Amino acid sequence: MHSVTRFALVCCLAPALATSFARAGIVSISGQMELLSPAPPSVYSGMLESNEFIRVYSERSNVTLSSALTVNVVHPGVTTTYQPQPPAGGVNPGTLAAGTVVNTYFAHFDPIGEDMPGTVSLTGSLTLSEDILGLMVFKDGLNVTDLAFGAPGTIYGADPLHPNRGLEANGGNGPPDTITLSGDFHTLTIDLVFAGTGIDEIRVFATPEPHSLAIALLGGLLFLRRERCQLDRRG
Ligand SMILES: [Ca+2]
Ligand SMILES: [Ca+2]
Repeated sequence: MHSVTRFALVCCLAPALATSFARAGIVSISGQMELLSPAPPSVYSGMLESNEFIRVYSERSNVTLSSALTVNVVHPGVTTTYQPQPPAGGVNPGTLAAGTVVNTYFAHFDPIGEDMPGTVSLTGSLTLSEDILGLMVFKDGLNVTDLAFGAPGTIYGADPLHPNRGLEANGGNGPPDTITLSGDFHTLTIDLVFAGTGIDEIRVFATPEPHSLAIALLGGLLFLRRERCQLDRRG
């Protein structure tokens, strides 16, 4: 292949591969979900409200756990959550070992207004190309993982006046939130019920695909060749 043609092909492929890699994790969404890309500037309570959509987005890629991390849900099937602490069998926690490399995703549901009467219920599914390793669904776990696993530049947290964050059963005001993790660990279906104050949120930990790492490396090599191509042209 003529060198100019080859360089032109490289110049075209590099950004295409980079785009493909960036979108590799989330395969599809369905139901009352909205995919945000890039991540929003803030999911602090009151900053990204909707009565129509659970917002989902990619947070970070290829983060290595510096220590073991206990997450609230690791097993497939239906999990029902309760507040303040789930009864035995209410959730299925597990621990991700130190050294595990993860990609993270976030689901955020903040109905319009505060101290709302009645309930708002939304349901939707998120399918990843990667295996889901675990879910963080309660307030304390979300709070301690925002810094390391939240999207860079996104503001997280709940208003101190309305500190509820994460999933709950809403006491006697309605049915509990439910989470269904598919048997192949690729699809998360959430049925969120909201009453009162606060925000419903879930952090998803998934294992990066080996081939996505290879594509990232290839994209990097192509980028370097494109830079060299441009330098040669200038020279
Ligand atoms: Ca709200
Ligand atoms: Ca809820």
